[in-house]
Amino acid sequence: MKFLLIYPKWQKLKRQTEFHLPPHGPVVFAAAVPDHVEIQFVDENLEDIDFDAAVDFVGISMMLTIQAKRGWEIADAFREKGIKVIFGGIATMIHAEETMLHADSVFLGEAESRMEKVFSDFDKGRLQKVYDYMNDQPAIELVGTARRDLLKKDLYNFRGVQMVDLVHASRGCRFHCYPCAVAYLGGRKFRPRPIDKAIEEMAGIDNNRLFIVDNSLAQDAKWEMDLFREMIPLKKHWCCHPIEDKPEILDLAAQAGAWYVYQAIFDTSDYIKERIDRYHDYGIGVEGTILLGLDHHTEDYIKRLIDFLLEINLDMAEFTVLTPFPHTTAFDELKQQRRIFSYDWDDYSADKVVYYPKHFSPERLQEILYEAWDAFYNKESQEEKMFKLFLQVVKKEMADKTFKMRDRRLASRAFGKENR
Ligand code: B12
Ligand code: SF4
Repeated sequence: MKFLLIYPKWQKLKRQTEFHLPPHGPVVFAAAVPDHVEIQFVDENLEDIDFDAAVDFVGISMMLTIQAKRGWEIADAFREKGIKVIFGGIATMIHAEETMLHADSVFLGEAESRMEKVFSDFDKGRLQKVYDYMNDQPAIELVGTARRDLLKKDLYNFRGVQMVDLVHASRGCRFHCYPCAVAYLGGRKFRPRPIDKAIEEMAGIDNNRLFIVDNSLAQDAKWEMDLFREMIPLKKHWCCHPIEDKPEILDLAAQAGAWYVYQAIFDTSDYIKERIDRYHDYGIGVEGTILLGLDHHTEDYIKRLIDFLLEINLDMAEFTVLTPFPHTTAFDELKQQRRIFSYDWDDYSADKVVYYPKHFSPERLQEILYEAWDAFYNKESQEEKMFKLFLQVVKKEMADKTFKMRDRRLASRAFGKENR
């Protein structure tokens, strides 16, 4: 049986240098699909979809709200030809009811151990309209090694330099932050994978540079330290979401190859400054993620925040505006206050204002967002900062002798630094 799995394209952040990471959800899903199914994967961000392809069944994997409308359009086109379409992935769970209008079947939840039934139902002509496993997560031990063989590796590079490969060592999160949908998706439970399975998967990836996409590694100190200890011999270099802020953990993370973290910078406190300093003390870079437009944000506050980001020597920064994604506290509150003025999901890119901020107009917040990008990258451009961060990994690779000379030449060309 031929199954075409599609990852719909979306508009990237306008001010960010464009790059494309290999998708993760679709290849992890593919690992749960029975062996007799022949999967062909298309990442529409980088390839065209062949709407005339001879396929039996189409799957659409959506991670972000901003993929939803395009996902529905693709499904409509295949269904017009009589080909059945199933949806899955995070944005399918977040937009389940709307997605049903464009689907033969909607799968809600995690795929492991559920796909035999779905594909057998399809074979028997009994595909269900909804498979709802949102509150019935499979055992975490069942997560298999992602089918990275389905990815066309050559597509994922930044001007010739190979991108990181994605992997996850846990699912879920104990917390419930204001703008985040993870509590809805994972039920506020932290579910670590067995360390040996995560390590085996990492070891098998033919790339020294990884992105560990777990929501936050800072969930269980013992597990985190055990994981880092086991990672040391792999000699991988990796970025991730936050790591717990304790010297003994940061030390192990550094030994395990931590390259840089994405860290939310939500105020100008000493706590944040010291946290960034500590990452740096252990040779770990920091890309700050900064959300603008919260109710306590005035223009003065945002100016101070940007000065602060420059003072604390963030390696990179990514600015977005508060976006009330469905199934978040932000959505519930702003909707209840009648402050959301666009429900066009194509606007939910995280760099377009879709609600009335408290202290300025939506138009002014939009300008402030661009001013923030400009101010932060005024003295050193994004590409210069990216190059510096790249050099950090090169240094680490030189130290543990995993560095490939070809990468240095490609990177110099990619970042326009041939003469330095
Ligand atoms: C990794 C990640 C990223 C990576 C993505 C890298 C990549 N190429 O995949 C990066 C860092 C790039 C990223 C960026 C952003 N992200 Co993000 N990200 C995540 C994160 C932490 C994990 C996603 C993941 O890989 N999960 C693991 C995989 C295995 O799980 P999965 O996708 O659910 O797949 C399983 C099932 O869904 C199912 N399945 C999947 N596909 C299919 C298909 C079919 C047919 C079937 C049947 C089943 C099925 O099978 C899989 C195995 O069980 C999630 C949070 C979360 N925990 O989900 C947020 C999340 C998806 N991101 C979110 C956000 C907000 C963003 C940003 C907007 C943030 C920002 N400040 O800029 C940006 C996007 C900006 C833009 N416009 O481009 C939101 C989504 C909000 C929304 N409704 O759109 C989430 C939910 C976090 C949150 N804060 O709420 N993100
Ligand atoms: S923002 Fe991060 S820490 Fe907060 S609930 Fe979401 S995943 Fe967890």
